[in-house]
Amino acid sequence: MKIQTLKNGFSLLELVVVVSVLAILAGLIVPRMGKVSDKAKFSRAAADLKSMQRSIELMHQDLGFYPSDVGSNTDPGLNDLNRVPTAHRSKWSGPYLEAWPSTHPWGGNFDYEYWNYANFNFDGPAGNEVLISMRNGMNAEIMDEIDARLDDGNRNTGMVRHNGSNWLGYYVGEGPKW
Ligand SMILES: [Ca+2]
Ligand SMILES: [Ca+2]
Ligand SMILES: [Ca+2]
Repeated sequence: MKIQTLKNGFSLLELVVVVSVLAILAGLIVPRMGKVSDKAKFSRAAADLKSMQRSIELMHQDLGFYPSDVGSNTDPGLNDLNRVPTAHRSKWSGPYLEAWPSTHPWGGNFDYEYWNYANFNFDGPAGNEVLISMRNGMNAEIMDEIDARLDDGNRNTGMVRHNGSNWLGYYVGEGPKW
């Protein structure tokens, strides 16, 4: 009888210990898993931006022109020759990109931009800036981290800039558009 009580008491203690250990482990593992998945998102965003930049530059080398601005989540002509004006099609040797990514890792879109805004000028003369925008789904912390990984960590300077709430721009190049 005494042994039985002792045994039950020990089992309860064991249970408490096991639950506590599990709780501690969960506390250690869950944030680490969160960081791993964040890391994967930042890596994917960087890889996507660089791959779009490379393909835009390759097409620019062949054609001598950048695409005109298109809407969010739209291939500007890197994959689909039908989006390239007839006059430029003979020089096109794509596809330069397998597909324009349908979303960025935080659920928003990538948007090819050809802008002439004087307040978003990288090279001195205003205009002719080619950018890839990432829109929506991100907060300032995420955008600061993207900037730090790809650029100078300052949202107002360099090749990556953002507005702190829902838009980040990645500079691609400069030149005439078709
Ligand atoms: Ca656009
Ligand atoms: Ca310019
Ligand atoms: Ca920057």
